[in-house]
Amino acid sequence: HHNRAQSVAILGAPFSKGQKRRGVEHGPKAIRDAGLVERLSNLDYPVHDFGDLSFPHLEKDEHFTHVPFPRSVGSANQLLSTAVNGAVRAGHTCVMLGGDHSLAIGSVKGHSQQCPDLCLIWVDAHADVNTPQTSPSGNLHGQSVAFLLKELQDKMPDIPGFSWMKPCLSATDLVYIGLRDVDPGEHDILKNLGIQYFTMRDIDRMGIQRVMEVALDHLLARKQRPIHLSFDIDAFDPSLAPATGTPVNGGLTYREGIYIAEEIHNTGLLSVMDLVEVNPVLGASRKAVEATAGLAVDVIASSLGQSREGANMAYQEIPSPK
Ligand code: Z70
Ligand code: MN
Ligand code: MN
Ligand code: MN
Repeated sequence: HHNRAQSVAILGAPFSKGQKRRGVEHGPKAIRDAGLVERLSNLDYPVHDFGDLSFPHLEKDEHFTHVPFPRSVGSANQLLSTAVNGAVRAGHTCVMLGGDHSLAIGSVKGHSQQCPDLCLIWVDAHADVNTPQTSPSGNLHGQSVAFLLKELQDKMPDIPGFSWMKPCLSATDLVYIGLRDVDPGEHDILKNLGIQYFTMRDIDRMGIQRVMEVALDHLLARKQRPIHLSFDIDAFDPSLAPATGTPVNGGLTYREGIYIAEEIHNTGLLSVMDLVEVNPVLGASRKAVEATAGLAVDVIASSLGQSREGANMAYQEIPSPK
């Protein structure tokens, strides 16, 4: 593989109003406390931690039909899109720490403003492709992909807070990995738009190596292009990632998750990644929270080049005795 000699920008996005459980806004702190910056400093590029964005608190933000906090989610994502756009423009590989998964709307949108030909790899137990009308919960973190897809625009109502948001992705630019909790309306959308997806059952049948081969071939065979990785920690099995809002049994093993990250690194094309849905308030114990946040650090480090094979010494050869 090749390495783009680049720097890494870390952007914290302490935001939780894309769903109804409090605590996921503390995700960025939990992931930093698990040693993120130190682990990335072992890799071979400079790391800039830009700290946490501060999102405006809106006093009045009434439901849109059954969708809560539409203006808060819209304005937070508009702000995030500007920040990601700026970090990519400055030449960084950008790591966005959530926060809930509604933040992928702004993260992908900001990325696409610099890289219109990007492709999206969505690693998640959930498809997050509900429209407000198909959504059983109303929660916007289950609708992020619907905002991004051009093919769904005639199905999307005008939601307050989102007038700035125009779709930037085609159905063929997207691959899902890890699905196991897909709503009926979402299944219709996946099938109707012909979206490439790999459920946990597909991983059982094909193995993670073949899944990554087919997934990357689908996105990159015709041309090399920047990758946006949107990684929901609930893709992992709840035994590994208990501190998250919607755990679903039968998730990725540690080795499958790390393999996904390593293969994406090995393309040399990772441009922006999201690591979302770590909720330190929902861990049953301090240990459970540290395990979840530590796993997030492992995924980020592997996506950025930490290798189980070990790395060459930077400037030395094998020392000889004098
Ligand atoms: C469900 C919905 C979801 C994450 C839950 C769940 C969506 N499909 N996403 N947890 N990360 O409400 O739309
Ligand atoms: Mn998600
Ligand atoms: Mn999820
Ligand atoms: Mn490398």
